[in-house]
Amino acid sequence: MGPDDRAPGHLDLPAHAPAAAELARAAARTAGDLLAPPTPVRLGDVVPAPELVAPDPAADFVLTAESAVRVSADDAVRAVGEQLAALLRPATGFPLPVADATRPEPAGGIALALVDAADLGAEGYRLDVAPDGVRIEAATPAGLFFGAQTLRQLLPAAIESPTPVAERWTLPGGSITDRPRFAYRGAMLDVARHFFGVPDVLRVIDHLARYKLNHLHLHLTDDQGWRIAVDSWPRLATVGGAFEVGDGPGGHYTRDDYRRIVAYAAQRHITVVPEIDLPGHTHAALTAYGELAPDRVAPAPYTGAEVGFSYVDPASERTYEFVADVLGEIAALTPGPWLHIGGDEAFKVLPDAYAAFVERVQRIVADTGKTVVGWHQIAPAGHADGRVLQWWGTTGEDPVTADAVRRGARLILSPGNHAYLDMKYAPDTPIGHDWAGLIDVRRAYDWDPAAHVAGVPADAVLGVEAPLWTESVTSRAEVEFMFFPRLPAIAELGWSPRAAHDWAGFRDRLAGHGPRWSTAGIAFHPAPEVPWPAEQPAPAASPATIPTQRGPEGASAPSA
Ligand code: TNX
Repeated sequence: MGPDDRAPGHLDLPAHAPAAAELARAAARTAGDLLAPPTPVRLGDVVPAPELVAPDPAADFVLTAESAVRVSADDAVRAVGEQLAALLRPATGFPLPVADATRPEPAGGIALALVDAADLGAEGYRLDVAPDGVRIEAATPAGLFFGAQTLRQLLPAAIESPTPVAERWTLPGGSITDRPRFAYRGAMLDVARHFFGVPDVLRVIDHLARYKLNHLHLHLTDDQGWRIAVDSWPRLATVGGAFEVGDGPGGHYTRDDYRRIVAYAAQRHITVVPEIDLPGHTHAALTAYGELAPDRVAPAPYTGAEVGFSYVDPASERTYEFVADVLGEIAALTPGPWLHIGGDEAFKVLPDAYAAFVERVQRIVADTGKTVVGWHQIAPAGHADGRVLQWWGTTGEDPVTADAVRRGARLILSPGNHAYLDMKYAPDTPIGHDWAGLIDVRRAYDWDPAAHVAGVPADAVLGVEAPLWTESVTSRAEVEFMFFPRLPAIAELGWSPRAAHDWAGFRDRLAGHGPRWSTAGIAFHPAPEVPWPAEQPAPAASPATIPTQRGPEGASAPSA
């Protein structure tokens, strides 16, 4: 059971967070109103849209108190079976035992099997729903996990309830064959501008998993805070982590906190991408170690929201010792292949010094055995084996990035005017930015990652990522308000075949997720362009009511 398996009714919110508590209670009421009557789910009602859907209306399956989950005797498959059963038990109240079988057959329940199916790739799955049972097949445990997420969406919205609901648990009959379009499908959480504790991050991981995203990029350092303990430079976290935007207390992850985040993500087939932003966005590091500053003087902490003023001295050898120590420790703590070095908005470092700095840091990353990722500002630097640029431009014309791609770089697409989840939805959105424009759900959805940057061919596109910068985002509810419903839009761009791209169809499928989010206690923006079900009362998270205070950490500490 993970953090998002708990509903607000179960939260123990202290009195000093009235706005959050109010929001949670309103969401719970909304959920109650939504449970009857259930809207029938169709086999194609899945976000992101599956590659192939073949409904068979005569083949519905009903999950009952007698159903079991059958898995092949393999630890990784059993783990997916246990996760699926844990998702389905609270609302159904069914025991759903997980049983080993050499050749798992549905036999009135759900069977999970690894099969030799090259066509499904590393993350694809096949899901068959028939009257005598449900079967999910995949070539990998990740594929089974994504199949389980689809199964969850095919049950009535009440499946999101944390407590038993009297419901007929019908799954629509037919079969789905599905696999992702892009290998990299991510979201970024900026934990530097405002710090988010481990329970909040685990809950974000659950949100990613629902929509088959497979990378969580953590923006761990910035001017306002350094958020990860580094043994060789301890003051980075203890001094550099003690502030955030505004007057909040900041905070940082211990090495064990970070390991816990990484492990929780891995159980959900999500890779953590840690970012140490260099050479700019380093004011917090300078407050901890003045020796890194160009004038060798440690500045006072910065709690504003400007960018581009800070940098570590690229002419000092001490800087490279610092970079090697930090990246070495982060690499050792991180099982995934990526190390993100930032590189954005170092306005005060001259171009030649900047390129030389990036090239040297790219070599340091290579020495750790990881593959370097950087914001697309690192494009002018020389190529490094496998390097990936994260593109956040707003025009689709970027000859410098296109040239880096010709020299071998691959691209993660995060166009500021489509994928930036810190942009406001509309002029009256109470939090967020608008420098890249307003991003309503349609704008988040209507673009093609494979054909977005001129001169960058589709095969150079590794995937998509939706970043959430948090200068004005201060609480879990606010994170969710900015995520939903745009995160599913970006997830669909990353997963679904281009042939499935269809705003009208997406909007209709997405609408069915409102009741799911309400039932699960997830705050969201009731975007006017989405036809939310008629029985949906004005959701709790209308712009006027989202809490502006930070909720208490651990308010819904996960049991995992
Ligand atoms: C630009 S996008 C930044 C961030 C800000 C963001 C606000 C990028 C790589 N850098 O430092 O938080 O704008 O939207």
